[in-house]
Amino acid sequence: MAKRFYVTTPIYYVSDVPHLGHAYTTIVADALARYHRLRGDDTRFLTGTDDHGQKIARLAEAASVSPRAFADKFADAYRAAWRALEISNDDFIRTTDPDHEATVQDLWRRMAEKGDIYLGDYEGWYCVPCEQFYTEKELEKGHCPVHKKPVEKVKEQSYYFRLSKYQEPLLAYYAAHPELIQPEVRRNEVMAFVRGGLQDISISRTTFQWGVPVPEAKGHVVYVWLDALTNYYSATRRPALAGFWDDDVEIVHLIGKEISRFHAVYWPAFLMSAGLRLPTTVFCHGWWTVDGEKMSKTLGNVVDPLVLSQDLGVDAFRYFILREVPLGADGDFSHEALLTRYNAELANDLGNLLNRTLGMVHKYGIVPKSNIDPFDLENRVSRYSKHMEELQPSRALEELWTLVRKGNAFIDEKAPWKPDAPRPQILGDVLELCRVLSHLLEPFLPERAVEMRRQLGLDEPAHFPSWQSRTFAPTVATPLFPRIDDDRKKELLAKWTPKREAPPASDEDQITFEQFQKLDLRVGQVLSAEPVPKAKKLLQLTIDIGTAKRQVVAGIAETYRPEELVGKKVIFLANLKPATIRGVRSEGMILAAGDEQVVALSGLDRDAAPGTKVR
Ligand code: ME8
Repeated sequence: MAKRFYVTTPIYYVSDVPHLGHAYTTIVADALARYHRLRGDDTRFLTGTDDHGQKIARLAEAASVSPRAFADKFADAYRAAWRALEISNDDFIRTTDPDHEATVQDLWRRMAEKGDIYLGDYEGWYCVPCEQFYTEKELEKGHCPVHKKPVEKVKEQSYYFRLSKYQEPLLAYYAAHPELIQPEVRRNEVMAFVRGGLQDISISRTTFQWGVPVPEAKGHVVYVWLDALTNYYSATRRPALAGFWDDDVEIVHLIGKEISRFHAVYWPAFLMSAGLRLPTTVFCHGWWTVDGEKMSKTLGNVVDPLVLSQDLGVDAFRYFILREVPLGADGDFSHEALLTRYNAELANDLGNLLNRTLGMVHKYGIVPKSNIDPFDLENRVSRYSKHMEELQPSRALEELWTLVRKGNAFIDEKAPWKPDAPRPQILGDVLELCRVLSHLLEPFLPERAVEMRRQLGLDEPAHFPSWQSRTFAPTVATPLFPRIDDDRKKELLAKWTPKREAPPASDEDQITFEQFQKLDLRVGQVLSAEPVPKAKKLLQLTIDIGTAKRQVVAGIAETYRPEELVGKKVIFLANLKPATIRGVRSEGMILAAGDEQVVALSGLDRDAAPGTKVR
């Protein structure tokens, strides 16, 4: 029975370009939406950006641009990334869209009319990266428990939402709707949190202005999470999603596990207060690490989904992240594993099945017939569907790969190349399998599934397959996923995982303070400078080091002219063993920045007499 299905991703902060984690949620949501369209369900898929809040306001300020210009830039980056990754969202919402802002104010008014909002004074802690208030008890040694960074003291007038009033209604709702929070571990976590007691929460800020103005309350902007969560509802008041907050719609919010409290406690409470229905399911997926480490700019291991999809194909990237971990579990991303799966499962299993089948049909020039089902297709397909309905795309893919492998084994076993083999039957059966796969793979491999159907000579768009065999005219096969050989593999790995910065010095590389103190560093003043004959890089300098005058040779002639140097104060190493360079004696060294070529001489930011010790 066709139904109405509405799936959402979190709306992402416009603080940077999207990475693996953002692409993951969006690709999973896309696969679910495509699956439901395939079934003939009336489907809507929403994603977008979270433009407001203190975090974005500060980043914009640091970049010396307006918050709007800052938000526009990254919202565009998200839009472009989703286009490149074949994301089929029906709308893209931004919290700065005027109609969204109006809905936020509407919701605020409804909650206020219910008597759920009151004015008070807030004093507590705030983590800007989380955009979240913390109580003293929740902090870990004064640090945010998520970011492990110091939190900020907030003391301002603020509107409060009576969350405490919803403790019992929420618990009753969770009990009656076990499907609301998934998977089970998150449901237990959230329920324990609510049972532990809910405090009223602050829902407005006055110390910055980058947000939706609170209705009839000058100087207050709506707390960024109330603003952001409302997006799921406000989008359904637009033409593209009109009516998708109705009671009959299956609404699935797909999110990362770190924001479960906002989606499974605050959002349902806001909706109850406003007299609106709740989502059907909040599904909290796990987190990706990269080679066992947290993804971070500092570590330089942030995975760019666009680079991988350019090099390997969008569908190969989509396949890997959908297949590698069951939805809900944490996953570890490794570039090696990506290439291994590519060769084994895409190039070998699936690519070969299609290639061999079409090759033989072409070679034997026969008209295939199919009337039996040696693959237990019907059963497998209903399991595939069940997994998709249960939000388990990795399991649905496993089911399909069982079929792919059965197809290859069937060809090996039936050996249609033998003269007495019943070729039309054998080839008809595997051809039919390829046809069905070209439909069922569409949610995961939208681009290659179209190519499969093209090679099979099917002019039908993807839809849920019927079992009647159809006549179709296969064309000559070209590899769906060309194999990656070892050379190319090395090349790709070198490109994707560039050498990290040198690790911090090991014990052997470190020196002690006593060793450092052996350096006789002093302020020196240049008294004279002249070229060294026949050495275009060198200058000969006389330096006043307070207690004496020293002659040194310095490789700075390509950066400085002699006359620029006279009078300059520099840092001088006075106890370097003397040496003779190009026939000139050199007794010490002036410190300078630059590796091969000197870029700048060391200097002092205030005046100090020649000979002053430097330490
Ligand atoms: O939280 N592994 O936005 P955000 C898996 N604006 N998923 C990851 C991930 C990782 N390492 N890193 C990020 C916000 N994600 C708010 C949401 S919704 C009303 C407001 C994904 O830009 C995951 O879906 O920080 C996570 O929940 C989301 O990106 C956080 O994106």
